[in-house]
Order: sequence, then structure tokens, then C-alpha cells
Amino acid sequence: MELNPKKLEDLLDKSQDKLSVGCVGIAVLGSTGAGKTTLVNAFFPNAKAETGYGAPIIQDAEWFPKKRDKCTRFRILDTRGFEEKDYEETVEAALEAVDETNESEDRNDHAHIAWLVIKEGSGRVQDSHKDIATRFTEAGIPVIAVLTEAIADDEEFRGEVRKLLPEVKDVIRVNSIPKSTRAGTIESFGLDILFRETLRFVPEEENAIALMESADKWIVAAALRAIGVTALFYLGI
Ligand SMILES: Nc1nc2c(ncn2[C@@H]2O[C@H](COP(=O)(O)OP(=O)(O)OP(=O)(O)O)[C@@H](O)[C@H]2O)c(=O)[nH]1
Ligand SMILES: [Mg+2]
Repeated sequence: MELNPKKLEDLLDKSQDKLSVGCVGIAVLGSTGAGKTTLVNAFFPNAKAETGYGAPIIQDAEWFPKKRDKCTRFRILDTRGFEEKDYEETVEAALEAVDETNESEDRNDHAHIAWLVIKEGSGRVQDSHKDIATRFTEAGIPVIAVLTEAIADDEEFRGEVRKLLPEVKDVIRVNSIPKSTRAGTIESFGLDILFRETLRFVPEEENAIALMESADKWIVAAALRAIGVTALFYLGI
């Protein structure tokens, strides 16, 4: 979907009506410790309450919630954090789970996008990242690379990721939660950009409204503000 202020305002109005029935599905993949859980909880503050996300997973890939009902606005495909030496099983399981949901005729059942989570400080693009970017893209799922704890004061690693993973739709630097450093606290940032980019690849209005309703309100408001839409009413303030 193209993003322009008019369209976003329109979505916002519709989300206020609370008549939507759509759902957005996001697959979250990355090495162990990459920052998947931290990212999901920062982006979707109700993840635990509404989907059960965060409970230990038994399989390599599991949907939260397991089944969608009419009240489900978002679903997370949680995957086991992998080590480089044995990432394949997790990627296979995630692709299988995505294939299965995406067979449904109802788009609200689908995985719409994958977030490939990489800790910026790791400084390395691994074979697993390449494999995920290629195979999810081939499966028709747009992939956004999310660089977490991105507190370096240059964009060198981002440039490298762009170069090495040309399949990904965008590479977004975030700091999901505040970070204390000797020089002081670095506040969270980047989640509004992730929201905006994710929205761009969510196919239909129904799913887009669901994303808007589920993401943290401050993140949505910041994303709107960046394109000139002030929507304080949306925050209930
Ligand atoms: N400041 C800051 N810390 C982060 C960020 N992302 C992750 N962390 C920290 O990194 C550690 C690991 O993050 P998790 O979110 O647990 O990583 P994970 O990918 O879910 O790891 P597994 O579940 O083991 O696969 C935690 O201590 C987080 O607080 C970030 O963007 N900013
Ligand atoms: Mg985790």
C-alpha cells in the first residue's frame, strides 16, 4: 500500500470507528539474543495480554495466538532464537507455518511480513540472515531487517546489511528500549519508522487498520507526525 497523509488519515478515522475485523500477521526471526522479544513487546504493548506472546515455545515456530478469532487484531509467528550452526530447522518450520496460514482464502489469516531481527552490535550478516531474506521473499513474504540496540553513531552496518541482503525491503535501525551508557541514556527510537515501513507492505486496508490498532499508540502518533498528520485525539490526550 502506498503511504500518503490522506490515506493514513483515512485509516485513522476508520480505526476510530472500531468496526474493523482485520488482522495483521508478522513472522519474527533472528539469532538467539538478537532482540526479538524486546522488539515485539515494545511495538505491541498488549502482545502478552492479547496473544499470549512470550510464553516459552515448544516447537521451532509457533503462532501467538494459535488460532485467530474475530477479536484477534494481530498475530506473531514466534520462532526459536537460533545459533548459526543449526538455524535451518527453525527457518524450515517458520516457512512451513507461513505456507500453511497463507493457503487460507482469508487474508486476515496470513503472515503479511517478516521482521528479520539482527543486533547491530553483532556487526555480522550471517548465512542464516541471507537464507531467511531469500527464502521468505521467494515465498512472497516481504522481509524487513531490523537492527536492534542500534546505538552506533554511524550507519556503516546498516549499509553493509543493505548490500549483503538486497532482497530485504528496508533496513531499519531501532533501539527498542532505553539504553544506559556512560554518557547517559539513549532513549528508544526507530519504532515509528518500522511501523511506517511495515504498513507499506501490509496489503489491504483491513490489515493496515489492524496494525494501526495494535501498535503502541505513541509509535503510531510519531509515524503520523513525521508525515504531517497530528492526531492527538488518537492518543486520548
Ligand atoms: N537497549 C536495548 N536493549 C535491547 C534491544 N534489543 C534487545 N535488547 C537487550 O538484549 C537482550 C536480548 O534481547 P531479547 O529480546 O531477549 O532477544 P531474543 O531475540 O528474544 O532472544 P531469544 O528469545 O533467546 O532468541 C535483552 O537483555 C534485551 O534487553 C534494544 O533495541 N535496545
Ligand atoms: Mg526471545
